[in-house]
Amino acid sequence: MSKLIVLSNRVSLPNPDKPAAGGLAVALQDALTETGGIWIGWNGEVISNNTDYDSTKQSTVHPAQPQFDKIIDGKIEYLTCPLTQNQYDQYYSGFANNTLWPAMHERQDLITYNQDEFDTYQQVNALFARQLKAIVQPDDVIWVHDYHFFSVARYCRELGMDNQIGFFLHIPFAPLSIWQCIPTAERLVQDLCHYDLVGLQTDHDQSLCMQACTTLLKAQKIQHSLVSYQQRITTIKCYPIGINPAQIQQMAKKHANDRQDVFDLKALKHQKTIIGVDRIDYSKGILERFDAFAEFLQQYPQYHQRITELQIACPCRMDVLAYQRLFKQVNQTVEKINAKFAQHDWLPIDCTHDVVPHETLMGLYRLTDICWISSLRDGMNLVAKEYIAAQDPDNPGVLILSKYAGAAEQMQQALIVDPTDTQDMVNALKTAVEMPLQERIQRYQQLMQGLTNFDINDWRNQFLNDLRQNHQLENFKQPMRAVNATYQLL
Ligand code: ADQ
Repeated sequence: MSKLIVLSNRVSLPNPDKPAAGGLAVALQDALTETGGIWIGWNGEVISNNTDYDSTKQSTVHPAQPQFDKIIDGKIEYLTCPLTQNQYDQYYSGFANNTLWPAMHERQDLITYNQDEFDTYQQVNALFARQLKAIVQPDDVIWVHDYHFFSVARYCRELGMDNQIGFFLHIPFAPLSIWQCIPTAERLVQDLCHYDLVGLQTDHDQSLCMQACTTLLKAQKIQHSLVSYQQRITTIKCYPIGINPAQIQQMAKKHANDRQDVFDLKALKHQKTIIGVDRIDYSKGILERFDAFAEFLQQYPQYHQRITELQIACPCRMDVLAYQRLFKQVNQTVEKINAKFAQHDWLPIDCTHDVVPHETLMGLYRLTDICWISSLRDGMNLVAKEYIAAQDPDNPGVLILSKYAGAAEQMQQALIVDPTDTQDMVNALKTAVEMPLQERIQRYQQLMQGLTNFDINDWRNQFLNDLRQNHQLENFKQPMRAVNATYQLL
């Protein structure tokens, strides 16, 4: 039977003591548990460049492969390898996080480009393609995840693999104006066209991806979601990632009464509570949210001592300068706001940097009155979906959601805000704090319905069905390839 092979930068190895913090990890663990298969990726370790399997020191044609460790857990086999220091610096911190991440999140000011980093990114993509080649059977389906691996399918094809290979981009897709700032943009978009299926989070991202193919490559748009480039047809389609709402609802109910170590909610029981849960990343708009909260406190002193913002802000990518700076700014801003407004034993913002176990987080969502998401650009934002699923149906909280989060395309019954407009966020917070129960219930029910209509299983099934059915496109592709060949000759 055809296996599913998943490739993602980080693999969430089975370890109940260490909760996964990233949306990608949480989503994939859920998806793979149901179908079984192989999950390949980096094990999180960085080793010396002198290790004899340092592929960057070998010929790029036949570099040595690192040793992959194998763990089998139920129906999932995990294959992971370390990165060398050079690979970590240039592929991960460098091209992936200093070029592609800011580019895709439209932070032109933070994009750096370095040819060596691009080359190492390509070498690491080739390394994982070779590992795929080593384990793949002809009818296996390969699902590659995220911006670390734009180019894997190109190398798979060069190795003669004809498997169906799908790619899902968890983050937004950049507009053309941003792609044009990356010297190797054309090459990367070409690489994407070696996938059979490219999945994106939103309709907007889908149309930006289609536009990049047709404009940068002059690829031919055949239908709304099909593009033809150099005798290969790629489907480009939107699959908004979901959650498992029933499971989260149960989990939240069960854990809402746990002893709360993260925040002292008992002491806050007469207050309105706002929850913010983010990695400390400039795409999440954390500072914009703090500024708007301070402005709210300025404009509505009647809420002093009656509202508290609870912020879970996980540091990440701390070897990238922009993240070190932001970490400092987040702490300084919290201190500044608390110094300005604190009274007696009331601190307006309670901020922790801890990674909180998933079930504790779901319980916390249920106990808080408002969830505030202010991303400046975000692929989806799973916190928005988890918060709604965790609510008590008889007394639900309110979701304030940035219009720039992918989730806003489907969650229009939230209070949609522009995080760059402080007053808009202040007004939304006021509305949220004062929203009557009936309106909260109405909004919650509609939002919950949306989450149930397209959950994490639908996301996975639709993507994989489309990828598997791509074979059926073959009949259609053959004549198209002939047409393209003629077209190119002309
Ligand atoms: P992320 O940017 O990492 O993911 P997001 O969608 O916000 O994030 O998901 C965060 C996940 O991590 C949620 O499940 C949340 O509960 C969990 N989490 C966050 N902070 C935590 C903490 N301190 N402790 C424990 N858990 C924590 C990328 C894209 C997103 C996209 C996802 C999934 O950037 O836009 O939604 O992938 O596709």
